[in-house]
Amino acid sequence: APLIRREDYTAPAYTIRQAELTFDLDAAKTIVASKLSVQRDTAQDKQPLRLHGEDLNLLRVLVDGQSVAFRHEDGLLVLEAPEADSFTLEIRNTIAPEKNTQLSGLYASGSGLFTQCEAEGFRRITYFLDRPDVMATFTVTLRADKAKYPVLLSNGNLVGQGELDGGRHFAVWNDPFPKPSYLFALVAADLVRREQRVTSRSGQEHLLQIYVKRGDLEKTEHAMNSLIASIIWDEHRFGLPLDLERFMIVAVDDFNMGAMENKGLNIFNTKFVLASPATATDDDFDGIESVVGHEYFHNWTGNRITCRDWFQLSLKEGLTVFRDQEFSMDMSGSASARAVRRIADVSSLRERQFTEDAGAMAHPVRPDAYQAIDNFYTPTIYEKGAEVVRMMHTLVGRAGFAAGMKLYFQRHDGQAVTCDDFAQAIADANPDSTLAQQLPLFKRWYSQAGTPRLQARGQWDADNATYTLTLSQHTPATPGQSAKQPQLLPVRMGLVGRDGQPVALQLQGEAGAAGTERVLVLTEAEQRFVFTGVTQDVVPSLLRGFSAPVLLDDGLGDAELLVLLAHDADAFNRWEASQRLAVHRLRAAVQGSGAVQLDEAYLGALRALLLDPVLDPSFKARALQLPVETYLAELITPVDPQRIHAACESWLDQVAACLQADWAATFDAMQVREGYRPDATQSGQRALANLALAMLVRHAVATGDAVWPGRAFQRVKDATNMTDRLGALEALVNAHAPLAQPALERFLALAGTEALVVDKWFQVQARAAEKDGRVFARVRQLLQHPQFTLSNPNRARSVLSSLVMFNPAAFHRSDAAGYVLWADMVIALDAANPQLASRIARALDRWTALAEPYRSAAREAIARVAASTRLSGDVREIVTRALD
Ligand code: DPP
Ligand code: ZN
Repeated sequence: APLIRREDYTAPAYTIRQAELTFDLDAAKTIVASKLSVQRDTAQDKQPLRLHGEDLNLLRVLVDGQSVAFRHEDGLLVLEAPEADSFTLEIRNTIAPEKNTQLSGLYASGSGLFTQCEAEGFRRITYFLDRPDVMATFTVTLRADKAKYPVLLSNGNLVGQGELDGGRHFAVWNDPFPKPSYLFALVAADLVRREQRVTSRSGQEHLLQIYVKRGDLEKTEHAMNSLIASIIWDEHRFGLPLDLERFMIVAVDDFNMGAMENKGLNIFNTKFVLASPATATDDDFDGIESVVGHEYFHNWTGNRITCRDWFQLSLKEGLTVFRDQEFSMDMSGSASARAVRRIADVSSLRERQFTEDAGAMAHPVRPDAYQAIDNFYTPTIYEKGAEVVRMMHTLVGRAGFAAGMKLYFQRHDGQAVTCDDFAQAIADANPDSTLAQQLPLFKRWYSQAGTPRLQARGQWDADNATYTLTLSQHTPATPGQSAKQPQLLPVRMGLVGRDGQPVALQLQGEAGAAGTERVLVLTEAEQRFVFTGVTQDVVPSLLRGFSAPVLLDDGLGDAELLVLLAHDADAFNRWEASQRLAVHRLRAAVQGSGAVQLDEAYLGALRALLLDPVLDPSFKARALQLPVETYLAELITPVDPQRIHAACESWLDQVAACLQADWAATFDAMQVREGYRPDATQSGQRALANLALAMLVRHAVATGDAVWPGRAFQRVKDATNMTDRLGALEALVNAHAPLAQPALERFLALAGTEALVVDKWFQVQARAAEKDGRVFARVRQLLQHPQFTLSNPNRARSVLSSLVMFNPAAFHRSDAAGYVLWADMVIALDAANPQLASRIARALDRWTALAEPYRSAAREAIARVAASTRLSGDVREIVTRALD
């Protein structure tokens, strides 16, 4: 596939104003008739009309009712420019949904038909100008067998429906909002729905509907509540109302992504719709709230204002992730619960995006080139993009950001725009802000790939009572970008006395009252900040709330980190101190004897944390957990996954043993006695109880004690909610307890036909802590299990992503068997579903950082995939970049 470059962007030579589509729906052969009002851009030279189309069977093309000559060229349908500047183009083609295993375009899932058009799926339905800066109003007629497809949905408002001959029926939908084709959707299926009417602040009534398969209706209450909360939140926080009479969500079993924000007709992976206490964990409930919010918020940030081209993807995705993160924080209640949310978001950023930024696929938030756009739905576009928006929010403040959003909608509603347009609007609404004054510098966040390193060194001068903080930065080279320039880094910070008290922050030469927290803005490679009136030595608490997405080196030792862990006013940095204290010990172990040495001061601090009467259980659970092994691999190089895993296991063994009595007391204290609610309070208690149980089972298995494994087994059988059941199962499986196997059998029997629960059963085993190769061997068996299939993305990921993305110790084997399996699976999956295959393919992005023998073996496996002659463009791009 050719490389597509951002600098080559040109405005479309033709645009489509209106699209009338008629579908005669059938799984084997669907007939698509489209009638398009096309207009030539008369400011440009006359060019042929080039339409996108893929895997289509073309029947006829008419311009203003006359047949015309056409040709196929580079996957495009090319028509010589018609005489008239505006004309009607009619196209008829057929497609075969049941053969569409890519799940892009119109495809069959179960007995229904569904669409996924972002980014370039619409061209797999009919010929079109399938690019986001061509926006049309759509009128869609759906015709189908009524018994098979009783529900017929598309975007917008239902304007007609009725019966046809031969047991068929039809529905006509009209979407009054011009939209790009990637937001088109249709559904034809046998579904049931939950619905609710709500009235927005302005007094307008809206009909909300969630469509699911028969039997799943009781599991839609949380999704509906989340949708209603999202509508209220967006009106309240940003003044953005629901602009549609009807808003629909449809759940589908087979889906490549999490969900899709099609105008008025969101299509969701069932994983982000269906939940009951018996089938979903607290994390699943949270995930539903955040994804329902995310897709709903796209209605303004994505749909009303969309992207000019796909290089601007973060315009809508980074901004919408920022909005869904804020929504989840606002929904979670207390300041402490907000901090835990932030900790979770930052953990995910570091585990997924920092690793991406360090590897072969490193790219800027606004990429410069791609081969397959589907490969750029990445943590960089989404999560780092959200951090860029968050930094703007930090620089202009909450009210300033709201004013910037308002200006953005005033200027660009109904348009397809760029990341520059967004940043300009936020800056223009805040002309006196650092953002406005430093906008070109700030925008390096869009153009520069790689994670900046922030170094900080402090010096207390007792004689002058000053504290000098020197901040410096550099960003390592990334593929294709060797020279990096300084970036604008907002550093939220405080100074903490050795007694734990916050210190007033008065910068030299500055008048006025001093607070105990402020934001320093680093704009150069190195800058010094001198604080006055500092009469005691202090510990710097930098990057509070993770105010910039950087790797911080502040040179703090254990003594200082213990002060921050015990006293920092910023909950995020307290958590961060806990993580760094652990990393110090793990690094020493990996680079030394292999086993960690846990000293009394450290164990005492962990005990104090666990037993602290004030701290939230959810915070404790986070602070008492190790960073995941994929992120540790970024901190401890060269990467030896086996040694990292061994060090983590040794840490866990000792923390389990040394705090055994405290874990037991905690487990009992954390039992929830009221009825199940997936709220922050209860889920925090369950998270800490599950952590305690995992420690207790681990220690019991090590010592041959049967009590705690027995209790965990009992819990797998009797738990009244999935969080407790799954937590107990994980405790047994990760500890390789003898009761793990009967517990797994019981769990699967209880799962019955609940696909999402069966996914968990596979996932628990594929993500289990590796021990003597047993987990890898089990994964091989799971791939042969009658309930395993590669054709359902959730099921395929429950085993394969779990192994290659989330279980480094099981995957990276000295005999290279993990890599051989990876290569086989990538090639097999690619033949059916390139998007899914290319996600799995990315597991070896970081192969150059691996220690031997892993490094050479990984290279060989990548080369084997690259040598395969029938690769999709998606996978080809990933393996080519890996080998570059
Ligand atoms: N459906 C994906 C998302 O919402 C792509 N837009 O992020
Ligand atoms: Zn999105």
